[in-house]
Amino acid sequence: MEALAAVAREPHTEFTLEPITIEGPRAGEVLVEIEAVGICHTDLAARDGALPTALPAVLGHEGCGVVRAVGDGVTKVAPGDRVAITFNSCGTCPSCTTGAPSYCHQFMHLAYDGVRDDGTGPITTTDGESLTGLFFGQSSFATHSLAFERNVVKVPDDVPAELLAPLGCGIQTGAGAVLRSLNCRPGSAILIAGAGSVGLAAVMGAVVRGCSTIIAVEPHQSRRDLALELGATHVIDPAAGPLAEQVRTVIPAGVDYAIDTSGVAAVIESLVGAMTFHGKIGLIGVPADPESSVPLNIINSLAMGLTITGIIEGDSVPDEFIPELVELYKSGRFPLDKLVTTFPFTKINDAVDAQHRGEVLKPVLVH
Ligand code: FXY
Ligand code: ZN
Repeated sequence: MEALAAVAREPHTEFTLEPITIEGPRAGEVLVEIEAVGICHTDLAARDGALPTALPAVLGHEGCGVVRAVGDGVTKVAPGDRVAITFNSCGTCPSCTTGAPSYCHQFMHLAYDGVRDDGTGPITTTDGESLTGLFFGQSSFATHSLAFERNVVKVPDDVPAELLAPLGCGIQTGAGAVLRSLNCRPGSAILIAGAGSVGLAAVMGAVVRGCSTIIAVEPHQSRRDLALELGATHVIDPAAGPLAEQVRTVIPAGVDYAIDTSGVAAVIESLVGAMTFHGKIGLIGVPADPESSVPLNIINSLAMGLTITGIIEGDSVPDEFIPELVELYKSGRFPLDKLVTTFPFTKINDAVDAQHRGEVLKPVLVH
């Protein structure tokens, strides 16, 4: 069928709206008419050549829409069902078979190469030019997306699509970091570096978990204000002094947990000095320089019993975690609407610019 997509053709160049041809679903595949799709930093990293995704490509990996057709063998969803589309995973590797699909051994291939197992993809331009068309198993910057039964999650019709879409990546990453990856203890103290959409989702997760000290570190005043509104107990402006000293003014023993969403080595290094004994640090932020590393004082880290863990997609099992987040939203305990700004799909480049300028937290394109 014909559809309309925002195509990434060249690094650091605007998306172009182009008619495309998309195949119908093969076995195990699902065709979704997209209602809304969030924009995540990873889409722009892929467009700008920082990831191995071949251009030209249809990017987008926070899609939400209505199933229009399913391939042979699909039982999880049927035409008419509304789904959020999330990251893809193989289902058979040691991570997938032990409940850790975000650490799928095929994650990088499935996310960034954006092809089927046989190397084919479902999308071309109407002139027949091949486009990378299964980015994160969805390529949802389009009116229609071909996804897999494995990476669609049925979601309710009574929640706006623009709120469901970002659950597929950014929101489940931040909330999952607290509720799943670090599995923070009620009553504990957590430090969250960066109050963008992922960091603020972590703040909301920490409130849900009942953390009693929730400190957000963020250079922008408006984001610090929103962190407080969402339930952070303290906010820190990194310009006001060394982070560890500022944290220890709030909680002299240091925090039990810290999450980095910035990917900045100096920020991560400073988190180490803010920890209490047996503390856990979760790294979410992707550094701009893939060669980035952080010096670690081995004796201090050993003596304090620190754990440092990388976090992908908040250790989410999306079939369980996305419905849980939807229920939390519906009960008023996870106000993710405070993070979302909608743009018409055709204004994708304006949405990217607004995010670059720091004017919006989570831009979501709607059809
Ligand atoms: O967009 C969301 N998260 C990504 C999956 C994080 C990518 C991490 C890449 C590490 C090499
Ligand atoms: Zn993402």
